[in-house]
This record gives sequence, structure tokens and C-alpha cells, in this order.
Amino acid sequence: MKISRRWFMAGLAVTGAAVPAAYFGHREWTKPDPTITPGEASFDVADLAGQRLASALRGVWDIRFEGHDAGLEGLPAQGLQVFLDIGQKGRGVCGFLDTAERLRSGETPRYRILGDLAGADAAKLSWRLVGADGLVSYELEMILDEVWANFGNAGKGTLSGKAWRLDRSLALPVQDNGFVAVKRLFPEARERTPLNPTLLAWLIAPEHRLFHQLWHATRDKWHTLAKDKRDALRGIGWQPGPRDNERDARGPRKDRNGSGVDFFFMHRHMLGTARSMQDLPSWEYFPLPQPELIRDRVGFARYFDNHDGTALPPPWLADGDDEYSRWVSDLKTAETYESNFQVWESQYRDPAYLANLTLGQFGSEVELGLHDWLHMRWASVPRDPSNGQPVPFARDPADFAPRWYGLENDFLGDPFSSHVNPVFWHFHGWIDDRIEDWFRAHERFHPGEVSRLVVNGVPWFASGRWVEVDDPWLGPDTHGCSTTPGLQRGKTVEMDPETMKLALGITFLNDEKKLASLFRRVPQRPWYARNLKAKTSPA
Ligand SMILES: [Cu+2]
Repeated sequence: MKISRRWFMAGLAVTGAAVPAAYFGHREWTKPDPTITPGEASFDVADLAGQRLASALRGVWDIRFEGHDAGLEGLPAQGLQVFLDIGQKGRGVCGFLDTAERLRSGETPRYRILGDLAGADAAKLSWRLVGADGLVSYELEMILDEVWANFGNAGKGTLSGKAWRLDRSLALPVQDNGFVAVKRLFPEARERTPLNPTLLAWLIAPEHRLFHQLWHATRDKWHTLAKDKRDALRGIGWQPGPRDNERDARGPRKDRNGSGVDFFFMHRHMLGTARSMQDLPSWEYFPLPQPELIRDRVGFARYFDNHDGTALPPPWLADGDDEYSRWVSDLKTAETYESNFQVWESQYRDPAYLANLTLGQFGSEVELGLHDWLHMRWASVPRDPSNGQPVPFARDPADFAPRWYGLENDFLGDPFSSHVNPVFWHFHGWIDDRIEDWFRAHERFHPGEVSRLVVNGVPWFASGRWVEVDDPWLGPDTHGCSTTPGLQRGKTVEMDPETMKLALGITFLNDEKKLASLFRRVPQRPWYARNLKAKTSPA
């Protein structure tokens, strides 16, 4: 049995005097107690709830004290901050409290926070402050309150509570020293390493957003689509690859059908155009995980300020889908960096590994593994641009409301918006550079078997034993069926935003009635008519 401050203070309040309270305490001490001191320690890590609490707490907080006895000895009243760090599955809380400047300097902060989350819940946290003399000088009791708490880390969190001086006798009147700490929101990459206005204007144009989404969508979904959907997409020129010999990206033959070549090629093509508008260097290595506060306080501060735009946005929660929430949070751990990303970094620069792969196999492997994970590891919680409210499952892929076209929609997890995010270009640069490693590997192991060739204005490779296809797919521009001009000058019907929305609707909608109306809008082109005839004629 331990006598907590609350319990003790309650005792004082009830009895109205210190002596009876002490007597009351004594009675508790001498009551027979069933608990014993614990045995050997067990290996404990934070459970999911604990990890979520840790993730809500980790970071930089602005703190102010209020009340008659506000403040901490030796610290100014204004400009104070708290740095808090907790290991990924950790239960120990480490932190510092001082002015924002001093926390970022080489000087030792005046207060260090010691605490733990063992058995903690957000409604009641209690940590100690260790002062410069090495003594535990204050106790902080607080509760965590989050805006949009259900989404985890998506809104502002506040910690509010009381600070108690520990060198003050409990017999003295209670001091009035409250505090409120507000968590700083994670600064997005676009605030730190913005794309220039020319490039942005090109990227956010409906045409480009829809193109990038549709290019990924039809090849991602193709193997799952029913024949009427496939035919409708063929009808508007948006089948992935040559008609009737499409190259899906996720079906059972994805690694043999050349879809990986399309993946590498389309992004190299896109990078070339973007780099003509802005210098977009590739990452040389994947950015490192968050530095530990206790070892590198200045690095910790820079990381949470996202100073170079490569820090990981915190994970978020998707209500009712624990599996997805857990996946998002696992993907963002340091362990995942060490267990997966570093392995990819090594393998995809290893000639012995690369020389066994065709370009299509390599592209497919990168696309489905590393590439998807890069997108999600660096993704921030998706938000509705109209009010900033988190939408954990992101925009519906067939929702084309105008608000989604704004600059701030640069969610990395959706090809409609991912290319608007600066991080996209730096990691796609890294992926693109690996194609050159692949070429060098083949030059070393079987020289002359892969030869360079410019295709569609892009430095590329001739098809052959190691390159499956000679016609990498860029959408209707390379495999469309029509040169009929669309509403926009210099564009075919197929590249018109309305046609692309139609194609996306066909790809994603499952409502029979809505689909029937979409099918009616598919123009009956000559090839489509021919196709139908061939299938129904007895010959
Ligand atoms: Cu892409």
C-alpha cells in the first residue's frame, strides 16, 4: 500500500487537520497487506495503447505556467518548451524543460524530466523534474487532451496539470502552480523544402493529378476488373499497355509481363519533365530515423522541426481498422528502417543481385515493395482540405470535388496527390538512380546484353533478353486509339480530365446502376466496335 499525494490530501480535507490525517495514514500502514515485493523483472514492452500514447506525447511542446505561484525556480515565465521522447515500444519517458533557445543550445537544460508510462493512461500522468543540483525538485501531475484524439496525432494535443514543489512540506498550504503545454504540429515537407510555383502549377493541374492517379489505378486494378470494365477502359484508351495484351502491375504475371518496365519508364519520364523546372536531387541514402533525445538534443529538435523536409510525419489512427492503424505505425518505426529499408538499400545497389533480374522483374519488385512503403512511411495523415479534418482512409478515389485539387493536398498515399509532395521527387530520384546500377550490373556480368536507346525522348534501353518490352506505356499518348482532339488544345479526348474521371469511375465504382450510366458515356470507337464484332460473330 502506498500513500499517494491525492489520497493524503483527501485525508487532510476530510479530517481538517494534519494530526488526524497522519493518524489516518498510520492506520493504513498497519492494515494487513496482501501484496508482496515483486519478484524477478519480466520483459515488458508497451502494448498498442501504450505505443499510441507514446506517439501522442513524443515531440516538442510549448508550455506556460499559470496561477498565483506560477513558474519553476530559475526559469523565466515566458518562452518555455518541453522536449519529450519515448522509445518506439518504450515505457520510459525522457524529457527536458527550459527555454526554447537553451534547449537548442549546447548548454545543459535546467530541468530534466523523468517519468514512465508503465500502467499509465492519458487521463493521469505524473513525472518528476530533476533540477541542476541533481535532486528531484518538482512533480508534474497532468492529463492529456487531444483534438481529434480518435485520429491519433492528427490534431493539437494539450497537457494540463499542476506542478508541486517537492521541497515543501505537505503540512503547508497547497500552492497554486498550474500549467498547460501545447504540442507543436508536425511541419509538412512542403513548408520546409517547397516545390517552385512553376512546377507546382504543372503538378496540381487536374489533368496531371488525374493522369497520375489513373495511370497507377488501371494497372493496379486491371487483373481484378470484369470484362465489361476492361472493355470500357479500352474504349477510352486507358487500358494499361497494348490493347488485348495489357500489362497489369499486381496480377499473377506482374513480374513477367513487363509492367515493371512501365513503372520505371513512366517515372523517369515524369522526373525528366519536373527536373526541367526545378533542381530535384535524389536522396543518396534513405533519411535516418529520429535521433534519441537523450543522446542528441539538438538533432532531436531539428528532426521535430523537420528542418530538411525528410523527417517522418507521425502515424495516425483509422477508426475501426486496427490492422491498418498498426501497419501505418509499424511502417514508420526505426525497426522497419533497419529491417527493411536498409536491406533494400543494400540489395538494389548490389551488382550480383541486380544482374539476375530483368528490368521488368526489378521494376515490379521495387514498385510493390520499397516504392509502396516509401509512399506510406513518409505520408502524413490525409486531411480534408476544406477544414483540415483528418480523413484516415483518405479521399475516395472516385471523389473529384474541387477542394481536392488545392495545393495543400499532397498526401503521399494517393497518386492523385503524391506527386505534389516534395518528398515524392527525392525518393523517386533514388529509385530512378537504381536503374543505372542495374545497367552497370549487367555490363559487369554479361557485357553488351543490354544496350542504351532513347525511347520517347527518355534515355532508355533497347528491348531484348533483359528488357521485356520496347513500348513502355505512358497512357493513351503511347497506346491510345485516337487522335481525335479533345476540349483542350493539343490534347486528345483520352487526356481530357472528364475522360480520365470517367475511366477512374469505371475502375473504382462497384455500383451497377452508376456503372451502367458510365458505360453509356464510353464513346463507341471503331476499334471497340470491331472488338465487339469479333467476339460475337460466329466466325
Ligand atoms: Cu507514380
